Amino acid sequence: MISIFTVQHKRHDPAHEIFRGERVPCFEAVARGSILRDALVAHGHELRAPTIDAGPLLARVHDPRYLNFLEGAWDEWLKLDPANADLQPFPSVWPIRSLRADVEPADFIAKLGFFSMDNGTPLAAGTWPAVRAAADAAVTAASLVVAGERAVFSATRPPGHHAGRDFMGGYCFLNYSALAATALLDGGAARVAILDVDYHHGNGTQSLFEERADVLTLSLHADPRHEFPFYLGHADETGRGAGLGANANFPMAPGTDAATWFAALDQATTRIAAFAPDALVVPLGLDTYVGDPLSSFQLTADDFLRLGARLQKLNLPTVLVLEGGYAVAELGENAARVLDGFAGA
Ligand code: SP5
Ligand code: ZN
Repeated sequence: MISIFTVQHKRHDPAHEIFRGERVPCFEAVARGSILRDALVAHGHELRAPTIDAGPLLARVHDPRYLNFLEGAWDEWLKLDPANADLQPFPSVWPIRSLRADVEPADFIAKLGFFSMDNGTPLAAGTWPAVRAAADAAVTAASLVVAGERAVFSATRPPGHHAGRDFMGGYCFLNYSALAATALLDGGAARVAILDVDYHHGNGTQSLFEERADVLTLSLHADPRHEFPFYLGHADETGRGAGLGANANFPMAPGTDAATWFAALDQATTRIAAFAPDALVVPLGLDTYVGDPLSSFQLTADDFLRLGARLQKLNLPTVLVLEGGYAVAELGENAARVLDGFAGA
């Protein structure tokens, strides 16, 4: 399978994130990118650089005000104090219920909270060029599928599925799957399904499409009562307005085993078949792996082969987009197995 990869991912290299109030090394680390690249090459998958500029699509998925903030955020941080070059900004205040989320503040840290859902999404000097290149990768993958490729993998980092129209969160800044789905619709698909298999609910993707009838969003994930993103991803969220009936969530208990997970996948694929889409986007998180340090599901390396085969059987033009997966040493192998399962099915 063709995979779109760019070394630009290395420019997003924050030194730490916050865990239990302390600074710890980032789970979403640069090493994820190189290990993934090496595994894809070792498994014989073709790597290509992005060739399409996602620029014109960005403002159709994200709020221009948010894009503007994100693009200039590091410079703004340095303008406060040049010594900030060696420090990372984190938000500390958010416009929660009863506060105003319509007036953009002038203060930098207040703006960071205004455009964030958590304090778990570290911003670094090269975040913007890295996420822009990753957006190009996802849109390039979609354009190859529009041009007739059966399936293409956008093998990029940092991830994207928690990012919403005007906020970052959960290590994510731009929603690549939403960009890919938009590119597929532009390329002639009348309906697109997005099947999110990351351990965490794809809150950004759900919220971006919840009012649309032409994009079916589905997510298999740990029950948000217990796991990030906590405030979205319940089974009773079925879409809104024109999009009513075009969202499906499959929350599962912490510790869920492969048999239960694949039974939920069967339900999701049945929904996709009934929707009869023209194309499929798969936000591919590998953090369902039994060895993942952030997660509690029990999928094994062989289960990723099975997943690839199940995805292939949907018989749809397919864009896969890397999301989470923090068992770094095994990430490349697990992702490659999904592609191998797809190719071998
Ligand atoms: C794309 C993606 O997978 N984002 C995940 C963001 C999760 N952020 C919350 C991390 C909470 C860390 N909890 C550590 C538990 C260690 N046992
Ligand atoms: Zn995840």
